[in-house]
Amino acid sequence: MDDHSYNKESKIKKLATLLLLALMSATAQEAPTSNEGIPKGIKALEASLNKERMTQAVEMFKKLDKNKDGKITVPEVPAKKFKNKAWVQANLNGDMILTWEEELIWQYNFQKKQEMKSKKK
Ligand SMILES: [Ca+2]
Ligand SMILES: [Ca+2]
Repeated sequence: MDDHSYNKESKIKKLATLLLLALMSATAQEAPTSNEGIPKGIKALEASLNKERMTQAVEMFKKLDKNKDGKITVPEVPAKKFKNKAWVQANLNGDMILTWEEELIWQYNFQKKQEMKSKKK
């Protein structure tokens, strides 16, 4: 007579497993750094950066993106630059290309860290 409640329980278990799997695949799709709350898309990112960070990003691309295609690639900077800690962090997909979007995300994270620091003080 406990069949019914047993079924119910296994259904709940199944649901819980599915939910867990869904959560896990959702996290797996995220970039390795904690990208929580990062604005989606270049426009939103640009809008969320303060002047200082935006200027830095623009200056960097002005200097390094020699063919102005919105990407910094190896002929434009030495390959070893991509081993630089900050570059490894910025280059989210681990290829040898630093895109404008990746730069903006890095600046965004940097800005957030600064904000958190200044709040602690
Ligand atoms: Ca380029
Ligand atoms: Ca990249």
